[in-house]
Amino acid sequence: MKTLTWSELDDNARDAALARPAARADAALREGVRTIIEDVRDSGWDALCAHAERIDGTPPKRIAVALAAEDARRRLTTEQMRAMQLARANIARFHDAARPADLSIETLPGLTVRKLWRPIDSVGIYVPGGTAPLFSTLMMLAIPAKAAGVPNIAVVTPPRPDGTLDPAIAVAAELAGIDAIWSVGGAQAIAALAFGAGDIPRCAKICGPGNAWVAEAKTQVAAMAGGPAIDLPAGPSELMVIADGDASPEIVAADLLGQAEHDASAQVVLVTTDATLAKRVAALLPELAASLPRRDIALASLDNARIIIADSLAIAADIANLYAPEHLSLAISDPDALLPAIRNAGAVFAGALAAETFGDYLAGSSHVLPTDGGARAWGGVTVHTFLKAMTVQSVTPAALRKIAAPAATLARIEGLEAHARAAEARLVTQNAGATA
Ligand code: HSO
Ligand code: ZN
Repeated sequence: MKTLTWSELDDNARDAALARPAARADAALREGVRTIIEDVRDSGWDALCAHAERIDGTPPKRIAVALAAEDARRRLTTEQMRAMQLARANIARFHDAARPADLSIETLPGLTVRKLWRPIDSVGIYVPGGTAPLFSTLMMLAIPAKAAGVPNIAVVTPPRPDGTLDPAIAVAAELAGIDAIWSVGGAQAIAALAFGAGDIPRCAKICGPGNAWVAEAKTQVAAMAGGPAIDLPAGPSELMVIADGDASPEIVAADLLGQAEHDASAQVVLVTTDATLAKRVAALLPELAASLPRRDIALASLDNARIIIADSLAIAADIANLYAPEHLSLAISDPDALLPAIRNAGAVFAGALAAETFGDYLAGSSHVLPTDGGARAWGGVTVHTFLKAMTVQSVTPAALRKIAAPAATLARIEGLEAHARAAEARLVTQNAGATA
């Protein structure tokens, strides 16, 4: 772990201090993904089965959630069930309230323009498997999609060796109102969602994090003719903590480790105005990591961790805006005073009591957030991710008399005579109607 003093760094050193690991998919992976996608697109179910069997040793299977959840509920404790229900309630409450209202404006008397929100018809959700099956990610995508009113949601997740669903995933799906989950993963699952295969429906948008194959497959299908939209640029998860001298080193270190345990390539950065805190956190991190079940992953991630000493909180905010973290914790005594200066972050945790862990599970906002600097231009998943705005214009005769001539003039500036006539033709029929 490196400790750097921002004021002593030149521009290059500052870039290096905030650099993410280069995450270009290698040529072999890109080619492998391309072959799978083209096969599934061109040959559908048979190709999907062939690739799933080759890679995971089993064909895709549709698992009914009601049945799986009945069994799963018995495996979870009452405390676990209650915690999941609390998460569901908070996520639904936040996203239901965040649904945008339609808009209707008269830009001139009688010229009405409306903005109507419509859900996307079909959405595919990828729930990663692996060492920690993230049932929470299923909730963080499916509940906002339901709040948006998406009528068709197809969920896929990699198969487990015994062919069953992870119990928490089964219960999360039931709580989110999902009827079925397809056990199929990897690039082949993304291809099936993108182009349809057997009973797996073609989806207009595909969301959810995954490994390098999944991320590459999402990028490729989104770039193909007729391919789906995708949610966010996905990379390793990140946390930046801004801490002042009042912050508790134990809490700061605990938050950084919470992020580090995700993945060896997870990024954790501490920016602090207090050199004593910096030293204390640096000493605590390996000490606290030692007792973690996932210490090897956390320690590997800490190898790339950085501590940056900043002269002031205003400079710390500049650093955060440059880095644009997925998660930003403000472990400072007056977070609301700094918040106006923060422009680029996926999710902000304001004050010592706000933990990323709460955001990951149950505060209510989605934990599917832009990584890799994406927060400069993107927000995280919200109900808007699953909606699109459709505009509608309507025109009264009085408004028509005001706008037909200027519209025709504008069209003729661009040399588009047919446009001009389409505007004027309405005046003619309107006048004829008025004199008749
Ligand atoms: N911090 C992760 C989400 C997560 N954490 C799921 C625990 N489970 C990326 O935002
Ligand atoms: Zn997390």
